Amino acid sequence: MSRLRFIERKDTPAFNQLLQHREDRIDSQPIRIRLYHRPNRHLHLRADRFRVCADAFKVNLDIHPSACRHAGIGADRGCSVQTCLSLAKPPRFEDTSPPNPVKEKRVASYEPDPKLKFTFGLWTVGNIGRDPFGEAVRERITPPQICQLLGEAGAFGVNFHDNDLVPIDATTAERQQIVKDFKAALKDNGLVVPMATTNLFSDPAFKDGAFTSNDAKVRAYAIQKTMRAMDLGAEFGAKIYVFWGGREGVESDATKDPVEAVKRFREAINFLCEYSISQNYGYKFAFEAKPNEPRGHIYFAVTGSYLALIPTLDHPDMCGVNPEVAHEHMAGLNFVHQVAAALEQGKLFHIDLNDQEFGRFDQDFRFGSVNLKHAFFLVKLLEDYKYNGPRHFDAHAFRQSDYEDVKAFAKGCMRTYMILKEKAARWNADGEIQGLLKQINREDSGLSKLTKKFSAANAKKLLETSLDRVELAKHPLPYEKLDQLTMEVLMGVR
Ligand code: XLS
Ligand code: MG
Ligand code: MG
Repeated sequence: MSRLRFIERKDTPAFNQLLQHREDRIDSQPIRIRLYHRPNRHLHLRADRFRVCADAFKVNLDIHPSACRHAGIGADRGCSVQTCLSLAKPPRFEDTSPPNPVKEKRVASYEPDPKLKFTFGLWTVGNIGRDPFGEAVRERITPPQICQLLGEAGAFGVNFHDNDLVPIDATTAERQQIVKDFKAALKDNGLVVPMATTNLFSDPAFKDGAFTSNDAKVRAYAIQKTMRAMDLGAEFGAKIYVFWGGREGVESDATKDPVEAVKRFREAINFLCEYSISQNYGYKFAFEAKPNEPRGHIYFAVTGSYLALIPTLDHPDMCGVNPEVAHEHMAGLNFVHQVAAALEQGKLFHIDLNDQEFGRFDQDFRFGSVNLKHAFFLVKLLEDYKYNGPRHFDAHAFRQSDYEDVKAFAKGCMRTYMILKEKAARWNADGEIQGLLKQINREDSGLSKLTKKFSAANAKKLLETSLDRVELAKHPLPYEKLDQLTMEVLMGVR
């Protein structure tokens, strides 16, 4: 049974997609059509078009009564569905015929799943392609235009730094107008704002750092700017607040005391936690590590640095991390392991997905486009452990791209994730792979009981247990076989 998801803003792409699927089908096997809803998303579907599709597919179309009630669908006329927030379950259009896995494989759509909360920053698809050696290659587009691009690409949400949205010198009246226009653009394009952050790196005021600056006035300004940016994020309902300390470091250790810098950073975060609490914002803070930017060494270089800082804060429960693929790869680290450490501690509040060659500086490539195997294990980790936060693509398109191609880039990030999610499910369901996993994980309940928790008796028993290291080393570990099967899943032959 194939499943087709209709998450497009307008009915036309969904309809075209369905027709395309029809072309792809070799016979008229029954299919299931589901109408998905997403919070705050306007979904425009025409019931009459569904009827046409249904006839084409010989599907028995049955409009869910609750959809009629909540969405004002007339069973036999065109309709415009305002998102059914109150629906416990999405209305369903389905038939009851048995599934056909072969067909399902052929028509998988890989459309972005709203449940996965795919988001982009204004600074990502809005990137104008400037780099240290070259000027902008794309015209700047406005935040509402970015929303339109993201809406068309099928994203779930959009994030911003304060000054991506409201220029640093905007007047109160200008701010109000910008906020109004952006709210309208979000609504029109069915987008939400799950995360906000502060730009504490672009302005010359932060050339020597923000929270860690040697100047108390700069430190105070950084905290003040963050409070204002938190106010702005809260106006859009953001619940995650990211801290990326782009200038919290040094080009020379002659210039700053590194122990003092950590103390200054902690003090600022403690202050801002209290601010969020005092305003009832309900923010969760997510710290984003990076080893250098671009010349300066950053104090909190890797995700593990923040995991170590968090327990020393006044409100550790409010604080977690926002690891980014490119940043850990810049440090030559295995990103999957950094994310796993955060997940295991319940600290993965947000994630920045992109890609990056090892040994290079900050490339922010399209997700999965460089290290496919790492990307696969990352997606598998997030899906296996049911990560439920936003999946934010902190990447930007090639310098050569125009905005049509930027849209292809955004779609590509999400599509790759969806494909890898399917590959991960395939890996988990593969009998041979699972057989090997059983073979390599040798359990011994008696010994596990002994080593689970220290007691004098357990220690004594363990010391008395005979464990023959020569025998232990003889156990076969067919890891080449397992890894090759993994690659075959990835390469699409399994
Ligand atoms: C820069 C960072 C930045 C943060 C948000 O490399 O990735 O974009 O994600 O400030
Ligand atoms: Mg980055
Ligand atoms: Mg980032």
